[in-house]
Amino acid sequence: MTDHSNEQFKFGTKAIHAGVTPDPTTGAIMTPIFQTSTYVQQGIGKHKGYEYSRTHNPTRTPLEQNLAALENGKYGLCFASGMAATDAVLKLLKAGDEIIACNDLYGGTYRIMTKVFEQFGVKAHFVDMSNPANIEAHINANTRLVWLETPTNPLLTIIDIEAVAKVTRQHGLLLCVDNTFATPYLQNPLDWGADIVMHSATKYLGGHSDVVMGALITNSDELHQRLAFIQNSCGAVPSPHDCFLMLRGIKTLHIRMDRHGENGKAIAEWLLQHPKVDKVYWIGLPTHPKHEVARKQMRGFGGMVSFTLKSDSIEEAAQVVERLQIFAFAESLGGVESICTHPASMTHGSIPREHREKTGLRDSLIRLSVGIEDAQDLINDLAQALN
Ligand code: P1T
Repeated sequence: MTDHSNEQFKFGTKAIHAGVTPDPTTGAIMTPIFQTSTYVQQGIGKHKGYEYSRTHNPTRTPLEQNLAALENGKYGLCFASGMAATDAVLKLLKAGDEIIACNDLYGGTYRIMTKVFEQFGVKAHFVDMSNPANIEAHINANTRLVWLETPTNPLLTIIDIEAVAKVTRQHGLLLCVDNTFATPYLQNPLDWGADIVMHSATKYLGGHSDVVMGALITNSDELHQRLAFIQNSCGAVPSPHDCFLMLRGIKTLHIRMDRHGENGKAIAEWLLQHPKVDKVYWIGLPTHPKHEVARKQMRGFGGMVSFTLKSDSIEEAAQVVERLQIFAFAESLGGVESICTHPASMTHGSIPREHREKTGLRDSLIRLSVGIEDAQDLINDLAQALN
C-alpha cells in the first residue's frame, strides 16, 4: 500500500488515507475495532508489536499516525480526553517549574494549571500574548513551558505562533499550542515553531459530538518518548471504539471545515448589523485586531463566532440562548450541529470573575459553534431569538 502520510499528498487525501491501510487478513477497508486488552505472544519477547492495549492498540495506532500526518508531525499520541492530553504535557514538568499561559483560554486548562498542578509546586502565569513581548517580562530561571491557544476560547484572540516560538527558542522553553479551534486543516503550529500541538479531538476532529478524546503531536524524538512514557505510565488512553469513531470523523474534516467557515462568515456579518448586538468576535472580519496574523498563519477562519449584547445583561443573554431553536444550548463545540454556549457560567465558570473581566470575557458573551446546517435557517433562528 502507498504511504499517504508523506508530503506529496494534499490534506483531503491525508485525512482519508494517512496511517490507514486495509486490514491484511480480510481486506476490510475500515480499520477494525480491535476490542482487546491483550495479545497472545509467541514466546518470551516474541510478539507482533502489540503486548497490552494501554501501551498500543491497532485501532489507535492508525489514528495516531493519521493525526501526525495532518499536523505535519512525526508522532501522534491519543488520550482519553483533551484534558488528559494537557495533563500529559504538564507532567513533563516538576516541582518548582513555571508555565506562562495565554490569559484567554479554555476554563478547564486554567483549572488544571491552578487547582491541580499548583498543588505539586508548578506555578502558572497568565499573560496577554496578543503582544508576544509580554511573555518575556514573565520569563525567569524556572520557566519551562509556554502554553497558548490560538484562536482563543472564547474571545477568538489570535496569537502569532511564529513570534512566540522565536521567544521560546531563544530562552530554551517548550512551546505547546492548543490547536482545537483551528484544526490542522486551518493551521499547523509545528510549521511555525511549536514543539507540541495539543487537540481536544472531541471537537472538530471527531466532528459529530459523539466522542471525548485528546491528542498530542510532535516532531521531537525525545518529547515523543517522554510523552509516550507518560501516556503508558498514567494510562489515560482512549477506547478502540472511540478511535474508530475518530478515524471516521476525520475523513470529512476538510469539507466540514469549509462549510463551518462559510456559515461562520454569514453569521458574523449578519450579527454585525444587528441593533442589539455590541461586539462580534470572528477572526475572518477585516476589523478583527489580529486579522492579518490570522491570514498569515491560517488557511481559513472557521465557524466559531462570539458576540456580546449592547445591554450587557446576563438576563437578556439567557433569554437569547433559551429562545434559540436550532442552536442547542450546550457545552462543547465543533460538531456538525450548531451549539450556543454562555462561557461565563459554563465552560469558563472555573475562571474567577476578576480574571474573566480583565481579559474582556463579559457576562453577556454568547459563543456560537456554527454548524454545517443551512446558513439562512441559522440566521432566521438567531433573528427570532434576538428580536
Ligand atoms: O473536553 P476535552 O476533550 O477534555 O478538552 C478540553 C479542551 C481543551 N482545549 C480547548 C480549547 C477546549 O475548548 C477544550 C474543551 N472545551 C469545551 C468543552 C468548551 O465548550 O469550550
